[in-house]
Amino acid sequence: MDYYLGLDSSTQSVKALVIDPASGKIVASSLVNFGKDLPAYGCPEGVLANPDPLVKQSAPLMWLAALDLVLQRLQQTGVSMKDIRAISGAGQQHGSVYLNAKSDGILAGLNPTRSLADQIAPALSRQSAPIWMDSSTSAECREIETAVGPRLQTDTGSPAIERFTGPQIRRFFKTDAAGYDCTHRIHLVSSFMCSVLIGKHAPIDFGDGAGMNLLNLKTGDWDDAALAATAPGLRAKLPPVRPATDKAGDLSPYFAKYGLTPGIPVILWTGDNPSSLIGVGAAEPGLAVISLGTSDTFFAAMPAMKTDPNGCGHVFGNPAGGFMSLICFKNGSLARERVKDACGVDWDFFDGPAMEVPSPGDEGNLVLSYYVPEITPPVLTPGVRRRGSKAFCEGHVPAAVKIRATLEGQVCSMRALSQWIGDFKTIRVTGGASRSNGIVQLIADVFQADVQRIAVPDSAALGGAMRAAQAVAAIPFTPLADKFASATGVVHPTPGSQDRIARCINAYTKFIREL
Ligand code: XUL
Repeated sequence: MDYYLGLDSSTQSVKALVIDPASGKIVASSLVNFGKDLPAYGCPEGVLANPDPLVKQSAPLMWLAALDLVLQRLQQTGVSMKDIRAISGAGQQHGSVYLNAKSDGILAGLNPTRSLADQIAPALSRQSAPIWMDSSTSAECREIETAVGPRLQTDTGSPAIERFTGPQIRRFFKTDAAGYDCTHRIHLVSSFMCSVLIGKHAPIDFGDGAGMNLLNLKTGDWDDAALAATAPGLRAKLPPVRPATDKAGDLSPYFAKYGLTPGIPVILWTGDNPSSLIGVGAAEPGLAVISLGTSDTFFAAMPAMKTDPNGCGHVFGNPAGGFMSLICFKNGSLARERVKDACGVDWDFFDGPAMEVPSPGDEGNLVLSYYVPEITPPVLTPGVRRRGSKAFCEGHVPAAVKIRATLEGQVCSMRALSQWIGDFKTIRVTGGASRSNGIVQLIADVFQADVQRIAVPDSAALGGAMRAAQAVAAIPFTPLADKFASATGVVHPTPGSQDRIARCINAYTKFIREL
């Protein structure tokens, strides 16, 4: 048996998934939820409490405790761990981990009788890790943008963005120069977790590296002007950058305690979105993907590099080669949960009554729901923005209208702000909210596209397992995707919905522009 293990170190959990390409089956999986399983770290939703609502940081030692526990749980499923031939994985994008000079020796000498968190704690030069939800670095963004100019976007794929790693590193350098000084390596979440597996510092891959405002996508190397604008001596602190298909190293003997074979290849980790691109079978251009998770994302493989004229979207590396586009909406599941709770209904209500009322957007009643600072469009001051009739703006409308309007606001924003990527005839949806028939129908209508659901429990972890199989057994991505990520059903646009939807999108486009 030849199995492949994919891991996903995400905002709220660490997941593991084992595939058997010969049978086309996911043979085992396990999950560790930070809030439920590791409450001692004080990160119930994967974020440390902070009085500043713009600051969002997490605890790297908690991620390590979760790695130990997720592998222990995987072994407890009874899966034959010795049949795992290779490993790869994905991490929440943009988050960064800061390690001191002791890290080389500590990573190389991991002792299986002690936990990862205990052993690696002395290697941290910064206790917390800023993550993708952070939006505290506006000043640093402006400084970097002023120093580098417009080529920051055209060469790195994005303008300076608050959650991106470069502005985060600059803020660390400005607020704790001594901590920055004694930092020997700065990793992304993906390259950090990969480093732990191989017992030495791993490279960063092009996919995740592109989310840093530091990688020149045209040369495939760190950009000297961006490095200089970020912090002194930064090149020496960053790992090298390599294609996601490269082998990072051999599995550290530490992991034999979970029945894994020391020395098996570990393939470079990438970001969760690039990994999902593979995991949902969208590695080739032509198919767009909407992932409805903690954040909602819209992404697609790109035939050629192209940047967002509005400056909201990004270009990352496609782990299959070339590029991918991505836009990220931070209020995704949060806004859906808030309106559901405020209306006192359950999720079934989204599929039934909320879809039966006439479109509020078509009647000029619009709502953009930002409960936390939003990424796309950039909105730093949270708040729910309403436009339309007095009754609508004051909230004196039935629950079904409130919910339908919230969903329309989300999906129409996504359509309006993804226009630069292109039009797609087929879209694949994944993530928790893709189970909702109402939401999927709305996506089909707003995008006037066929929407395919795929039965993949965790596309980022699956993408990791598929990448391990591709790199080691030379199984191409397309047949792997046919086996593991085939569509389970298609939802077509509602006949005759085109004009109504076009009016709705125009109204939202104007509303967003006014923000
Ligand atoms: C993408 C982004 C989020 C995180 C979620 O740019 O910030 O989707 O990757 O883990």
